[in-house]
Amino acid sequence: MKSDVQEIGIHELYAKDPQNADKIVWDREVDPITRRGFLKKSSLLAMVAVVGSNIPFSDKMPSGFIPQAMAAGDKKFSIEGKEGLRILNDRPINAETPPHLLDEDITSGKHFFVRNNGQPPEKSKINPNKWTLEIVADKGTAKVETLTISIPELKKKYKHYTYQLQMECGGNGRSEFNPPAKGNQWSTGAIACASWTGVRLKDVLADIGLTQKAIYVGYKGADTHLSGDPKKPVISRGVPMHKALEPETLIAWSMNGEDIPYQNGHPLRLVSGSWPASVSGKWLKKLMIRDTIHDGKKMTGASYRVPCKPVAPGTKVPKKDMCIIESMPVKSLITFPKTGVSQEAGKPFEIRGKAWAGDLEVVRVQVSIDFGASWQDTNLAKPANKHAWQKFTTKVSLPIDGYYEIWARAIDSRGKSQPMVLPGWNPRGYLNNSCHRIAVQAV
Ligand SMILES: Nc1nc2c(c(=O)[nH]1)N[C@H]1C(S)=C(S)[C@@H](COP(=O)(O)O)O[C@H]1N2
Ligand SMILES: [Mo]
Repeated sequence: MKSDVQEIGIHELYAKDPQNADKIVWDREVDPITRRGFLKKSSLLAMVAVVGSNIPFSDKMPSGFIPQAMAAGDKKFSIEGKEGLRILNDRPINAETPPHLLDEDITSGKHFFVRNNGQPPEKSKINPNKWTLEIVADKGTAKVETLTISIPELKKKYKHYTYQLQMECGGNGRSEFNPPAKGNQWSTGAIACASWTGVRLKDVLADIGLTQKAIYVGYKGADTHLSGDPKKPVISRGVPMHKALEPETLIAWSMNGEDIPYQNGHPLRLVSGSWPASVSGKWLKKLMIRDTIHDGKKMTGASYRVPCKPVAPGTKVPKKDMCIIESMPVKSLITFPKTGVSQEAGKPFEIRGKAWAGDLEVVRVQVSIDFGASWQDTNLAKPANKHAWQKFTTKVSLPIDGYYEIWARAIDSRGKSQPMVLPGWNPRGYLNNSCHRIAVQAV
């Protein structure tokens, strides 16, 4: 059974074995001194995240010193503006949402997972009224080859749309792969569905007059490489033109009727629901109209690619046989009850959850209380709009006292079902859509 820890105490965090050793600062050597609570100087950013504000005199701080706010035993490591997330890394910040916190109809800002590849732009320097978006087109892909537009201009010039759009990291579920895959060891919580408001990317693109040569749109954000080197790219992914031109693909400034949370891309974000969330560029500064498949950072090599044909676990796959992930597969999550609860035997209780199927729709969600021997249908709601997740509810009753697992499986409009066990192994551990299960004790 997975542990149900929501927040990791700072001391446990030190002792944790690094999954991403090359990126974690303090996990490299866990010596008795670090256990007693000393940090390396380079973790200043982590300290700032913990104490929730700037540290004005940080330059005066002795190397390896821990602020009182962190040293206090009961203070948990947390991210400003977030609540109850399980933190995987502090630098860059990566944190996932426990399933029971995804029980809300739409994910609130404080529960929205965080996946940063670099260092977000400095918060105090973000001014939404002055923020500009630059559009640069490869030669011959558009009539207007460069355009710069501010957020106030975007808001004034184009019609506003609001959609519920689900976003799942391509590596969600990676922790279960065997042989293990390098990267953030997400369990089930790199998924969210919020209500986004902005303008349609297609309306903006219409103004620059695309030609037949325009086949891809890439993005660039204002975040910087962890090394501090401004020339080093962080991430620059994109989508093919047919996805860019979908009505639901937004350049958004608002989430759930408020400013987008800082860690999730304030003040401007590209939102392309249902595809790996890595195509939804945060702190959006630039869009590139490409005459070729976008070749920015993390578009090439093995990033966000899976073998074009299934391979045996552990296989070394040549680059040319790796294909870019597009729509994410069908998946579901049980969001109520919380794993580990007790229920009275013989008494029906409610099960709730969410299901999604990438560019398709979920047509059926079933649950099992007997390890998949039998399944019962649930009530499945229609999505609020394309790319929104769908709510399911049902009641189950556990016949006699004992240990049970509740499993859920969703089926998409093409008849594809979630697998019970880990699906196609791939070198980077993407697209794990195996069934979610929770433990329930009947008493
Ligand atoms: N500018 C920028 N955009 C980005 C990223 C990033 O590091 N920088 N991470 C991407 C990845 S890999 C994911 S999974 C999602 C995570 O979005 P969230 O942090 O709002 O949950 O943002 C994507 N967009
Ligand atoms: Mo991601």
